[in-house]
Amino acid sequence: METEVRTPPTICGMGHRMKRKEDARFLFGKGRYVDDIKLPGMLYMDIVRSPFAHARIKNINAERALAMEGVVAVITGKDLEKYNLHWMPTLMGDTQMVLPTDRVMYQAQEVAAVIATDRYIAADAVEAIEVEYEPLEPVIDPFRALEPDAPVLRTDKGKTDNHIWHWEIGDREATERAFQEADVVVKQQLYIPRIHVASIETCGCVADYDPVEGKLTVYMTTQAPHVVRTALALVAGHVGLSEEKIRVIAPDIGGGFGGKVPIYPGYVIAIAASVLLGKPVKWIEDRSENLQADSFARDYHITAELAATKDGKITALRIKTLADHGYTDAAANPSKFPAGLFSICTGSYDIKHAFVEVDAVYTNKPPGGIAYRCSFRVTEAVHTIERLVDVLAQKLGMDPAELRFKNFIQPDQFPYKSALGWEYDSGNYPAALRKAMDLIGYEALRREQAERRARGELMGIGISSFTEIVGAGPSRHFDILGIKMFESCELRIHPTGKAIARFGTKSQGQGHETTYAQIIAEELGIPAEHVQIEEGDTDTAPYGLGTYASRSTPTAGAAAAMAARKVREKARKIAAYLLEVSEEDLEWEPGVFRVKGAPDKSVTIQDIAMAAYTNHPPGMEAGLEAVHYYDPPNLTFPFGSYICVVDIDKGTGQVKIRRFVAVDDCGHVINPMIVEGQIHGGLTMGFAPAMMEELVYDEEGNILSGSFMDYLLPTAVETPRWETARTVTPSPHHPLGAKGVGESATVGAPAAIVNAVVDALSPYGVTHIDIPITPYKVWKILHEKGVV
Ligand code: MCN
Ligand code: CUM
Repeated sequence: METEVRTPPTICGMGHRMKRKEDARFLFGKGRYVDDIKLPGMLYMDIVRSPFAHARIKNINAERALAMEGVVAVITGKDLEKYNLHWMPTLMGDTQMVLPTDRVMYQAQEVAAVIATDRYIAADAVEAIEVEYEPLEPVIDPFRALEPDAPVLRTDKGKTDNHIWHWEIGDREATERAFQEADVVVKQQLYIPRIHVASIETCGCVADYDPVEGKLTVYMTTQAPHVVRTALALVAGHVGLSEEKIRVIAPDIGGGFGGKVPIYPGYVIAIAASVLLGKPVKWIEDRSENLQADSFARDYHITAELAATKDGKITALRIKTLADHGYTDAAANPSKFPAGLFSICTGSYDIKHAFVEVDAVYTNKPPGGIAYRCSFRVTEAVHTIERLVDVLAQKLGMDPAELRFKNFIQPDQFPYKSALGWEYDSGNYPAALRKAMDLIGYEALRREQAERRARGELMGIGISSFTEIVGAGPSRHFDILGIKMFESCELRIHPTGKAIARFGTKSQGQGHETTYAQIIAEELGIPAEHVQIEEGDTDTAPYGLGTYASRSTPTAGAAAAMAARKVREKARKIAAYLLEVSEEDLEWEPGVFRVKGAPDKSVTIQDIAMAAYTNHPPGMEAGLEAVHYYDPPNLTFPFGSYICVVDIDKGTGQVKIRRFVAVDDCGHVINPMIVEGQIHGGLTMGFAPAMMEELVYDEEGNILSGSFMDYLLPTAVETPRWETARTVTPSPHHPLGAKGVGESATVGAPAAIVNAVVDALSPYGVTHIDIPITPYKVWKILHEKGVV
């Protein structure tokens, strides 16, 4: 099934490969990013950061810095303490320092801020500030953090250990029993390392407080402007910043990937500085600050087990995880889900019994956890189950494709209730895997592999058949700090039949200005090029929770369709009035109401728009607009099957991806070109952590990969050539049958790559390799296992 294209190219509704409306300004260098904003009298902020992972601050001497020409102020934790702004709440109900008053908790943590008339003076002044530290014993290893004699990090909270929370879900006893009764049990430990989004644009803001109006405008790199406004009002209401006095504007954003969801101390310090000084203050991170201090992703230490019958029917799944959260729990999850949506870990398989435990600990590392195209920790879940299925296949001597077919949830089982409580909306897993196998020529590749193995060559084939979970969410389960996770659209049709629609989401490169316009074009027949889309300004947009977790299409996309349908209902009444027939006598086709049986009697949506302001029916309100707040009845469950083929060089341990086929299913597609772009980008962001990226710390907590010299990112040279295809299984509950897609590929790709590498090395007894699979790691295995 494909998405039906119902509108002509002149209207460009769903299914059209419309070129991105936003690209003209980006290609002409006319994008407007935070750093492009320059206000009269603007000051610049730079930040002093800690060289230690754990230390007591004995003294901060700013005298030399303050004596420098152009330095306006130095702000420390003690200054903020006077206003009770030295700590702020995190989205997970923990607390985070804005600036420290006594201790620093990770290397590169903010210690003080300098405000100066020029960015370079601010940077020089940072060097001139003398901070006296007394180093304390750091806690870097999360397992060490749980030992009784480990230093306790959060004494400020009255804690006596470093344990943050325990979370569990599933039926422990039933799962235990299934394991006892199983013919076969496999167990695997996995470490999913810390990584960083490293988007092209770093984080930053311009805080502009107007002391006369008492109004604060903050231009900032945020994926969730309204949430920021409410959070600011809640923490700074006592100093006069009430919500109507705060305007948050997210201008163009150069990549977010989850790294621009949290509220970082830098934003808050810049805001405090602007309020104190009555001048605009700009703060833009440099690359190393971004890499070393901003929200990380992953860092899950996982022990996972599968139970199965001897012919390969999986009967139970058990997972125990230790989550390293850094010094505070600042993960940006929906509040009720401390481990995000990790409980999607039963994946695409019909597993009767499952039990999952996650324990979170504090360490002397930066906070974060939810970033990097993760769909709230679905990457960790998918990696675990897709690896585990291969470990089981290897133990049983079964083909991993055959084992998957045997255990897939079948198309007729949807809506499917998983053992851990999710209701999967729709899916056809066998079809997606079969399509990927046909595209890559799976059976022939297996024959080739046998021949190569006989010659001692290392070739591997890896599969990942993942299930995603996106679209948070039904407000009965999903909220952030109590604010329900709905999404909104405010749609207004102008007299000449053109439109503007505003949203509480915020594109960071996903192309919302194009795809939302296409949705409205689909529903109203107004050409997409005449539908202007606005996001990211809290003064004008209706309330929304923002763009992350691939939720914009499932929530805001649905709100756009529903608002457009409300407009169409009113348009129908106006059309009936203009054509002098009853509403029931009208037929709709994109952009036109026709009288049934008299097709030459018709009015266009443009005629109707004009009439709404010039000649509307008596008794009806003038105008043509609608607002819709959409509360989804369920999440959407996109899925896909990926197959990767690798060849390994025995001399160097280098893994070469020969082919990678990705079959994705995100239900109905709004813009196929944008979806393909999302998948290409997502695959590259799956390849990167699988092969290259890792944030590494030494025992002292020094970050060893704090610049692009050591934190490896793939360029076009290293990136494989992606081959993409699609199946279409509509979501039954979404008004357009669409599911989210932005993170699918990042969620699904790493397991396919690791499975391929392990498959290549399986004849030598290799069952698992932790990511990133570097040439050195493979080279060591080749030597340890006597392959060379
Ligand atoms: N789309 C579509 N048809 C569908 C589903 C989606 O045409 N059935 C289109 C959408 O209309 C939208 C795009 O694909 O233009 C992504 O939609 P969706 O899956 O709803 O995801 P969001 O818009 O909510 O984007 C968030 C997602 C996340 S969480 C991360 S992380 C990520 C990603 O998007 N960050 C990105 N892709 C990114 N792409 C860019 N360029 N930059 C980022 O920071
Ligand atoms: Cu988890 S990265 Mo995206 O949800 O913004």
